[in-house]
Amino acid sequence: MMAAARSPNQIMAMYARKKQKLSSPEPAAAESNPAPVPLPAEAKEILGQAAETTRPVRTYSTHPTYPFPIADLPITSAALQAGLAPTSAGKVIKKGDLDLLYFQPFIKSPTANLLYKHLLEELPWYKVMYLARGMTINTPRFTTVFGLDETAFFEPPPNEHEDEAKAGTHIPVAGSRVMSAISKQPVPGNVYQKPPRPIPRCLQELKGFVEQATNETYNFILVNFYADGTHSISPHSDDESFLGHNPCVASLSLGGTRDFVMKHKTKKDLGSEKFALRSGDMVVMRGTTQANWLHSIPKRTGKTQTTMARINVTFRKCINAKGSNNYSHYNVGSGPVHRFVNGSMVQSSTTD
Ligand SMILES: O=C(O)CCC(=O)C(=O)O
Repeated sequence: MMAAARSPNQIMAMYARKKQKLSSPEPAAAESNPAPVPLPAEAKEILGQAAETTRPVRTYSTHPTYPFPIADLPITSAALQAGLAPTSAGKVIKKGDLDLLYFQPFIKSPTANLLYKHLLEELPWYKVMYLARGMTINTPRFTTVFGLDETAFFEPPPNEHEDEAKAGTHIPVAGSRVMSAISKQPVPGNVYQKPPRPIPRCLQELKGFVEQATNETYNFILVNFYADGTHSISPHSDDESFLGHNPCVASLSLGGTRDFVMKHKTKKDLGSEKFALRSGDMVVMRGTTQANWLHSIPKRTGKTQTTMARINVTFRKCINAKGSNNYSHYNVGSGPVHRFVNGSMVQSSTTD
């Protein structure tokens, strides 16, 4: 069912209410009195590189559509870049109409660990339920999504000096209105079923490096969290019309190793391809891959198998509002937000 469109003022009021219910773990005082905070242990591991690797003050990306402020990375962009693996080219794997670029790894392990922990603890997560062919489907993993298709853009963020107290640590990533790329006017309220969410800075920084390495641009980031071996994604291809012809999808793994299995849609004789994706690895699916191959992360529930939790970050380019709606429907949905706190996923009482 289509959700009623909300005005920016309604969104702002909702945001204020949500902030009270599921607030950032930082004390409120930090907003008005920015001060250096202790680094996570993983950040210290990469400190050997340069003194300026860490940010002096903990800052947050904010937007009215976020259920809570999303912490920026504790390390600088330069430190993130230094954490990328030195072999930047990636290995080309071609088999008929399969066309992959495999970075093994794309990010070195201490930085990959830092990113894993950061994204797990700072992003809002959803366990989406939806109806398909009369059945209720429970998505067997946590998901979250950010981005906006290329028919629109977010208006620039409000003037930071309007609220000097917040400007120091809580910095908007965008204005609240979504504008048409053609008319440069606000997009009518019925175009997007849920207000699109701009990409927070912690993922924007990563996107920049993925774009450089893959020579592509992306406007959507979809993130999956597989808590254990019961979590999975069934065989599918990202060949939706809203991704355009022969889309490029870059898929970064963080955390535990999981098998990524690919099968041809029609040619059984080609067999399957299995890649044990480790933390920091990135598989880029290009060209005719999505049109011809299915990919999946199968369940791993055998008694002898110990499956560590894993995050997957996919970078995509979406060409129309149908895609933005599809992504928010299947990856945010209309259920409660979850947050990973003190080692476990906690469900909030709010519905965004
Ligand atoms: O977790 C993965 O590596 C695959 C994710 C995926 O296929 C998707 O999000 O469409």
